[in-house]
Amino acid sequence: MSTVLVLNGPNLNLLGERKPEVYGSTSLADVERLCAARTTELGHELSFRQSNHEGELIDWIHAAGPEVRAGRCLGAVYNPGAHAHTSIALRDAIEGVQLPVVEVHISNVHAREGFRHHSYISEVARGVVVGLGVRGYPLAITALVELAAEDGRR
Ligand code: CA2
Repeated sequence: MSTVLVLNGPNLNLLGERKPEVYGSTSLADVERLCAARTTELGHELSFRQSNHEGELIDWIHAAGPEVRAGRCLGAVYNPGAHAHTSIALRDAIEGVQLPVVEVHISNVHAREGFRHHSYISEVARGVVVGLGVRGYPLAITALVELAAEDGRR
């Protein structure tokens, strides 16, 4: 059994409280339950986190890299929120520790404002799930676990 890390960036703590027309009415606690159910089905354990602080997210990514190499973590499902569009530092952190990441966005960022069309995180992600609502999280967990198995990391 290994850990699946699910990271959430700024403002995702507001999920379900405002903007239901964009992000739906599911809360982040509900998303955690969805993720826990899928991770358990796949025989692994979940570490689910959210932060509004770039440095805290960088520290979590740095700590996860060695955990992946030690075989204790499979990588991260990561919704970077608006950091996707702004943060070279988070992009470099993922590249720096070679963390396997599947990026998730709840909304279809490509159907929204132009500034949401580019993600620095996508450049270093193994894959991206966009615009499928919160069901993107369990889909991304499944993909992360299958990619790890294909890489020979179980
Ligand atoms: O669609 C996504 O998952 C996003 O990552 C959500 C971010 C946004 O900046 C990205 O472009 C796309 C926003 C996080 C949630 O922000 C909320 C703000 C108000 C109410 C509820 C959520």
